[in-house]
Amino acid sequence: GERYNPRETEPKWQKIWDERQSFVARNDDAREPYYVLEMFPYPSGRIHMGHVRNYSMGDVVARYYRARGRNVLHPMGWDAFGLPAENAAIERNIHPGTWTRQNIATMKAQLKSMGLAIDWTREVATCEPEYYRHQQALFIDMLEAGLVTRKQSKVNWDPVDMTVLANEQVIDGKGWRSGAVVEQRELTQWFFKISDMAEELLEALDGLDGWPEKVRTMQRNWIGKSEGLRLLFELLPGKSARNSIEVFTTRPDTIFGASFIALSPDHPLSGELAQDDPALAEFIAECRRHGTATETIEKAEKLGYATGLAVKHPVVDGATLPVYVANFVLMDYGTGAIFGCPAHDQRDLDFARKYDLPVKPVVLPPDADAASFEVGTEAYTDAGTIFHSDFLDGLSIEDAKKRIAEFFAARTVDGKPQGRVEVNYRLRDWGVSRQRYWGCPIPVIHCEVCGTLPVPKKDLPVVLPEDVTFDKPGNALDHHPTWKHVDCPQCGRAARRETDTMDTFVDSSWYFARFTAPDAETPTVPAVADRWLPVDQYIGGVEHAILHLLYSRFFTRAMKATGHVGLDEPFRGLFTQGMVTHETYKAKTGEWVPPSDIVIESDGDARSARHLRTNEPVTIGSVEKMSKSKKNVVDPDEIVSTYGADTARWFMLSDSPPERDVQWTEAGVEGASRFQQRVWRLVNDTVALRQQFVTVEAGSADEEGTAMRKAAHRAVAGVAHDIEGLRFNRAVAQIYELTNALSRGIGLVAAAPATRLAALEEGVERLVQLIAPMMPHLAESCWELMGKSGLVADAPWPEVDPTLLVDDEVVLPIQINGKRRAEITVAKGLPSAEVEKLVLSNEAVLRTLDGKSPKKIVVVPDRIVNVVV
Ligand code: ANZ
Ligand code: ZN
Repeated sequence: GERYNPRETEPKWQKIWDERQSFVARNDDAREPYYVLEMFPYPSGRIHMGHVRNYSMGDVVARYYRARGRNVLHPMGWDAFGLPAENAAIERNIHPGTWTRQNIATMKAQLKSMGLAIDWTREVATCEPEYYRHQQALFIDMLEAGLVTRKQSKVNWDPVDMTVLANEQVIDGKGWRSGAVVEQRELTQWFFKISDMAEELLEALDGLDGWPEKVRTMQRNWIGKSEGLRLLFELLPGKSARNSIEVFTTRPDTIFGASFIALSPDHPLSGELAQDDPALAEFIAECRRHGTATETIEKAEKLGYATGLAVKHPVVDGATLPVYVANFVLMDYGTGAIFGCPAHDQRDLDFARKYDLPVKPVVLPPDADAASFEVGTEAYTDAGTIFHSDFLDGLSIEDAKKRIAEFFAARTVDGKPQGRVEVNYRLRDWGVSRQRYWGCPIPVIHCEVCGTLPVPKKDLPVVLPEDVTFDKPGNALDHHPTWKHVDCPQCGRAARRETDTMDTFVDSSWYFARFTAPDAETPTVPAVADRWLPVDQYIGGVEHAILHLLYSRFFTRAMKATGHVGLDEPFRGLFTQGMVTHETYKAKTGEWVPPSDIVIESDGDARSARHLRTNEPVTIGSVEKMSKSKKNVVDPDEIVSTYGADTARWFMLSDSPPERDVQWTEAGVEGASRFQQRVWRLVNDTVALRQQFVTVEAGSADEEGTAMRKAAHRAVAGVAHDIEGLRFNRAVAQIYELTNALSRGIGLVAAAPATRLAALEEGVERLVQLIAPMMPHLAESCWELMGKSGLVADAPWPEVDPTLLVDDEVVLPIQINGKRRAEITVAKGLPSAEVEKLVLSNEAVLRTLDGKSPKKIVVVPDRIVNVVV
């Protein structure tokens, strides 16, 4: 037969799937639903290899469950709002909408060329009014349900770009684009009240057993529940009229080691004191200039200002503690004030060393000696026994916490209990206001008389104006001459539209629900959404492990509260795939060179590289995540046009466990391409054998025939098991094994066609079905060649005959001097003498023996072999 030509077949099958609407999912289909979803892409311009990997995996799952008779929903859309479109507008003078829609068109064509089993009739783009009008309706419902609030909050303000920046966009205190020093400003912003759901979001994580533990842990840490004590310290008479300072602590057991009190620069008392203390005012201003991102604060040097105030030590009679204002205390956590115990908290220790405050250990490590234990530069934060602490001495940390909480609860300061147990969460409300054009307009109107009102639903969508300019920094919506001027929906007076748009994380917090009824006149059709949701398998990058997934979980609950869905958790199964990496290449000039400009030469094991055009030698650098900055990217389009989509898909699935990084190599792709040809040849040879022996009467399989059948049935069962467990590389390994067995079979048929040809054909047919989820085009071509009717995409997953799975072979581990060195596969019940012979000819064994002869070989039949040297 001829070589397989993916360039011809791939577009052909894609067209046929399209025409037949093979992958269109129907909401009224009675079969059991299965919803598989890959995180939808941002339309940045072109797809990259990370997309190829992500969508190849999802496609295997989609095609597999289709074959298993499930009603599969596998949609695709575009996370289409966001800053890059506005940057393109500024840099290239192109409208953000034009730029975005062009990118979508390009990327859609690229995805189509991959042959994905996607229901394109459900495509959504979040930047289109048909999508965001429903998001506006959801916002209004949530506002009315008390899930949205408007409040003052501190933001990172870029004075050059005139915009609010997310914490991640502040690098070393400067705006990531403008490079301007970022200021802290108080702005009124819209928030989703996610912190009200902190406990619920935390508890429900326990039930998400289809999620990687790693992701659940990241979410737990992000929610950051801590149980502690609010504790009042009595102020000594001084510059303030107050009687007490309230702190929040999770370590009240360390109270005897307290050596100072610290207030946040934003604490009201700090502000009060600064009125009469210009140096303190300057210190506070300096802290504010440094930004409030937790990370910035954690890294920054610990700085303080001694206020001159002091408090009574609550448990040491006659002792006092000085009060500082310190840059590492945040106002929006706990009470914005702390007591510092330097011996057992690193920040407090750094602070104490700087300001020469006492460091008094009160927790003794398990093996330490009470008389000599000291804390140097590292705080002791682990378990131990309380000491130097009067009535707490000898208690564990946990017991001491309880004891001291009771103690403070029974005392009063200022007429209140001195201590109150309190639970705190690190999770803050989700600020969604962005001073940006290219986002979903927040559907509210501000009237001077009536206040802030939602836009009446009949007036939705609030559409973005098309005629905007980006010649001035700041929000183009705000600059628009007419857009924001509207009449108040209540009193009819001149009023003002909200010009903030929503954080794009809102757009991606409910798209999975929209896919279930993408043309509905309401955000969802609850009965339909509930039939499809939760998503059975969600696949994407681990970089979204926290925010996107947490926001989606919140949003699902909020949609439930407002009657749009009936469930709490959007994603039953979650899988986070690894990245795609590539070697890096550096020219003598220090510039990175893209792989497409590289010629590799190998001399034995040594490889060297030179530039394709200049012939200059190039250094081969480390293997790293594909990135534009290092230019170590390969373009999926180029791969598809050179090798075909199936080859790219196969390589992506075959080379490493899907959760790990995969290194893209030319050799790897070529290997995948050769395998494609090999399968094609195998099918051709099988068809030729059938033509040759067309008149031979078939009998039941002989030993060789049975071996082929066993290999096939085992592979069908194994591949199913591995796809269900998302172990694609292991599924691929089993397919290779089956291919080997069948290739061997080709040569055996002529000797006994009556008892072997049918078994070979059965095996090959199954092989084609097994590769169909991964190399769907090749599989269709093989299916056609074998003269099967219909499409392999529509064929049910092959049945497994359980009697063919029974193992009559065993794997024997071989231990040499007690260490496992090798294993051999032998027929069950093979006599010990035969086993010994096999052991002594095993390569790994010979290598370990290294010329020595064994003293003794003990064979435990069907169990293990022990070799003593
Ligand atoms: C005294 C103490 C002694 C503390 C000790 C720790 C160790 P988590 O567990 O993460 O919730 N803290 C409280 N409010 C703060 C704020 N607004 N800004 C910065 N730090 C604050 O952290 C709680 C601990 O962080 C609290 O317990 C408090 O310091 C500090 F050996 O109190 B601790
Ligand atoms: Zn009004």
